Amino acid sequence: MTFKVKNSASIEHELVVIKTNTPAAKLKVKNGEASEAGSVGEVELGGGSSKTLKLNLKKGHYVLICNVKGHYMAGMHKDFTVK
Ligand SMILES: [Cu+2]
Repeated sequence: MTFKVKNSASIEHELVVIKTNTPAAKLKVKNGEASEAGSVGEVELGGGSSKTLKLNLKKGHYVLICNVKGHYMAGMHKDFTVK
């Protein structure tokens, strides 16, 4: 599976792919960052940059988040399922 990730903002963001049964909005948070337990890959993007992230993902539920401090809490998370 290939994620084509584009950061169209001017500040840094990232994409972390986490395999977990926990819903995207329910990850544990500590000091402004979500738990990355189950992380299978990530990519960090400076403002305006694009990158490709290739991962071999098994079937199941995943959570996609940006875990720059405070960003998860601001709503940068998404449920994702591989069928
Ligand atoms: Cu972000």
